[in-house]
Amino acid sequence: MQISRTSYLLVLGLGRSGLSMARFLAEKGYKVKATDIDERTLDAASELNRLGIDTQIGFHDQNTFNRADAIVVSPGIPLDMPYLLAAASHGVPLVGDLDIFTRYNQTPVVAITGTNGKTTVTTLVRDMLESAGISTFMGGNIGIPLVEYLMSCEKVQVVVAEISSFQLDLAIRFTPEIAVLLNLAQDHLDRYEDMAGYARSKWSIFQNQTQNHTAIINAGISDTFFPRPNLASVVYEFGCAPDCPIIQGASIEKQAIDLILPEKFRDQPVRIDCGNRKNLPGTHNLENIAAAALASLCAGADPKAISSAVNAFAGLPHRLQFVTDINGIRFYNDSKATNTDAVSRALECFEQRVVLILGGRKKDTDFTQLVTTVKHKVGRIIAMGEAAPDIVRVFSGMCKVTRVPSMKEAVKTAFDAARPTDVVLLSPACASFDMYDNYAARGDDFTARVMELELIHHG
Ligand code: UMA
Repeated sequence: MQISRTSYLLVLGLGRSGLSMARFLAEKGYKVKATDIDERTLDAASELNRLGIDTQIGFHDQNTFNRADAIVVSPGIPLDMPYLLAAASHGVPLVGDLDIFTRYNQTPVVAITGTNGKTTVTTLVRDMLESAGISTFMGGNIGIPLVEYLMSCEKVQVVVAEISSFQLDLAIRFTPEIAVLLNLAQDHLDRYEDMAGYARSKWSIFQNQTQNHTAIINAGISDTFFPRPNLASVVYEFGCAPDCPIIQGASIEKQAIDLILPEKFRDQPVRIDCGNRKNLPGTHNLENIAAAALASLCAGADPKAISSAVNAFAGLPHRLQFVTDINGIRFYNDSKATNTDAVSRALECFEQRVVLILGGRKKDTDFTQLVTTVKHKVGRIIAMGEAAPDIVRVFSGMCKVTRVPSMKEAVKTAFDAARPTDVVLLSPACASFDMYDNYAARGDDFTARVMELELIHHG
């Protein structure tokens, strides 16, 4: 990035990412301006004003965009936003947080992307490394902007970064020492033209790697959406034998993972026993453990530390999180499941009949992808949010579908419809923004409504 320092950098968006970015760039001595369309960012703007940063809040001004040396775009802002397109046509470069981070960072990075499981694997890698005595900073899409690491005085041995496709869209220089692609399933079709565009963005996590770097890839990723690019890095794969025999990487057996790294363990594979994993249910989590184990091993952890981190894993909020049991009906909060693939994976974890709460804001979601799993597992669907009409249309022939106006009604209707031993699962397959600020607020509302019910029924 060539910046003259005579003009200014424009930070677009003052959410978590933009706020940290504006502070960081100012700290580095750049003249910074920041803008956000939403007046709820006025408090953040006041904080920046005190640092000498000019802000434009509640509106965007095309001139401010066009006169910038570069625009640092928050990850969630669509790149076809008219102000950005106009500025880009005037030659203003658009920059993402990953390239700014790359320019200043000196610490090795383990970067994790994929449609589902990113947060689980990022957290697992952090736990595995810490358990091996390797200090870490964990950040990125998980919620702590990566530039926060650059601003902190404490330096660590490894940065563990959850990376979204939105961040990768503007990454030209990002070069993680170890990069992981967990899986690819339909998602974010409101941002990308098609699945090929989304998959291309995900694969670009490896684009700058050389033979000194490591790529860890799910062997089951199909070429249907986008052909696997030729990679310069050392590639390790993970997958379930016998579908995908693994020559170098991690092979998933029934309740164990064999690490096959000939250059490290010459004589025989090292086995990570997953029989005691209490908070990582389902086969999809075996894939997550395999990916995390490979990444951690490559970053210096030993197999013993890896196993103990798996057994000690406490689970994550809003991801298949057990809430409570009311009269034998078990409630689970899986608000983070914002695409159909995540919902299928959640349903596969249950033997019991499921009452499923679906809906929210669609991301061009194709609900028919859930038909087979719903037929096998789901007794009743509760539909909410903007996607409710589509859900009613797709599933009405399969089971009873009830449309509700609120989470309170969703929980009550689900409870009334459930039989003892059923599971009530909030796993929406949609974004939350039609009714909430984010998936966490939606999950918290679900949990609060379930706890209200528990009070009524258990006193
Ligand atoms: N905005 C404008 N003008 C516009 C549109 C938006 O000013 O035309 C403003 C909004 O008013 C808002 C800000 O831009 O104040 C939002 O920016 P953002 O969407 O990038 O949100 P941040 O709070 O900065 O959070 C981002 C990531 N969000 C997205 O990618 C959507 C967070 O990932 C991430 O944790 C955070 O940076 C720190 O790195 C969240 C996410 O939902 C968890 N990610 C997606 C996902 O996981 O599916 C990719």
